[in-house]
Amino acid sequence: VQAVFRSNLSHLLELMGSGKESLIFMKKRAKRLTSQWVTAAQRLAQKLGDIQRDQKQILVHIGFLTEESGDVFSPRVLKGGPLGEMVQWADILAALYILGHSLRVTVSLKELQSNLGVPPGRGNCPLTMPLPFDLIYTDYHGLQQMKQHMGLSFRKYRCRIRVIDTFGTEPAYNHEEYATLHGYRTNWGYWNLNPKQFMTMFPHTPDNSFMGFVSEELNETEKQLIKGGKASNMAVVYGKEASIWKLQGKEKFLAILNKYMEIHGTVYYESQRPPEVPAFVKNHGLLPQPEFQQLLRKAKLFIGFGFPYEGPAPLEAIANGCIFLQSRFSPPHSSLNHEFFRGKPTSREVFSQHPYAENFIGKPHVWTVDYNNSEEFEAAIKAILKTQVDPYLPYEYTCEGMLERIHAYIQHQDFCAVPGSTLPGAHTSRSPFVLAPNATHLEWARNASLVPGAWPPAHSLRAWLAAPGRACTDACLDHGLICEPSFFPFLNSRDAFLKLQVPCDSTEWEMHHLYPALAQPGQECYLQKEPLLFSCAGASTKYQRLCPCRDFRKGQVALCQGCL
Ligand code: U2F
Repeated sequence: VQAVFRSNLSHLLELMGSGKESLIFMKKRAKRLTSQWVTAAQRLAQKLGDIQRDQKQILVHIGFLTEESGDVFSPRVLKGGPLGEMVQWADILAALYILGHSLRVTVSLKELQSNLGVPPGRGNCPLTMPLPFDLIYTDYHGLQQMKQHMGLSFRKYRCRIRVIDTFGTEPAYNHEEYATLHGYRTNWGYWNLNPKQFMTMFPHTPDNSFMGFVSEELNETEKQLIKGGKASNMAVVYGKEASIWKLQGKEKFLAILNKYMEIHGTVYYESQRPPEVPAFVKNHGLLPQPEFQQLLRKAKLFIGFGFPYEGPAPLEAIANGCIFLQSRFSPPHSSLNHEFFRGKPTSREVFSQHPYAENFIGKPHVWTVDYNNSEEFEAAIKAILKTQVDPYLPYEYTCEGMLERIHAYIQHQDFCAVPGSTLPGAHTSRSPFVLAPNATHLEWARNASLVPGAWPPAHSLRAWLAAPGRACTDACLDHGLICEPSFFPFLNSRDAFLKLQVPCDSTEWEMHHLYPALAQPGQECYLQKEPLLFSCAGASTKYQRLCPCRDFRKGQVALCQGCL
């Protein structure tokens, strides 16, 4: 059956069920964004022309909303709790549905079991049942539930699972044996999935797939209206929980901000104003999403105090013509030094409250400064007051961008294929490179046809030898490219080092998430023994990593130029 773009979401809203505040929030959001989704689908349909798209049978099991996992989020929807995850699930559901796939949605263990065909009450079903779904989107909680209740089918079908994983899972934490041996064991990792099966909220590491969410898009008329209607001295503070107002050291920068601007907040409170919020702040209480958007439309500045990390709100603010001001973290926050990230399966260092805003958007929309430095902070406020910006939304966070990306994943990502059938295995990659004049850069050119059907297409490979201590994620970005882990097998040979004019004194195959790499001194070349450990993330001053990079579409970092 062919997938046909849909043009209304009413059936999806029924599929989503009801009752929980979280579901109500998600349904309102999907309903409100319907016309944006529909317009986006029309544009994408035009762009794709008449390509064939199979309709997939898809199960969406939102594990964190099940009672069985405690469902701590739903009761907090109206009380300032996290909404980022709900924003994302609402958008994933809308996108899959608009793309024309056949959906089932479950938010309880019972519904999950009945959809999987597991007889209720049969805890661990020992049989391998045929799975009626081509794809299952879930999260870590759901993954655990499926493992417990699918019996042997879990092993067989786990390649069809996609795990929505906000902050991402790096390969070193995903590989059970390696994680256990080398201290990368966490509450969440060690599933031995293909790291691309984990789908993140922002493009953290290309080892995972970037799923994202959407922000509302403005047309030209709306943009002009908003620009004209801004209150030039109005600032809105990022964060719905009163706890952010307890942050140490905020008095100083708040006093400066208060000198220049009228400060607004959207902090949840019960009957009296939250005691943590100073009296000079105009607190609106937690607002429904559309009213929050209206507030952003009037504001000049959206300001972060350092928490929450990496949520949707800054993108919404920037899309509504605000400038986003945030604090730089020095030293950076990570699972090694900050409670919030502790136990998360990543060692990514977070250099500001919203690294995506800093690195992918930047000035004039995003200002990242040291809040402990009063002069720097005050100078930023003064400069911002004089800066005019247009509303801006990166393409990858528009409905069309998200549809395009999910379409490409569904069309091309296949983790059930026998390993090595589409990509050359570690030992078989025969000389597919042409040496570029610059000795540290390797370009794939001639033999792209060696791997027909590979995705991303192999001809987009550009290889670099990174400086010591540099991760492949950064090494590729240094060259305006993005690391592409599926190309690692092409670089995992002595031959590849030779082509980079790196003669190896010795070669060794080992399990190590930084390999292939060159160790100094001694010109030792280390090759990767375990394909699951190929990792864009990670660095050590001991090694110069061999990095596979590729180009990407403007505003759509998940897709290479030839990836659609
Ligand atoms: C992030 O979760 P949050 O829910 O704290 O993320 P935010 O960026 O604050 O915003 C989520 C949504 O809340 C909406 C707003 C955003 O789409 O439109 N909202 C609202 O409806 N009413 C208001 O008054 C204010 C905002 C992140 F997404 C999670 O992954 C993290 O777990 C969490 C903690 O770091 O931060």
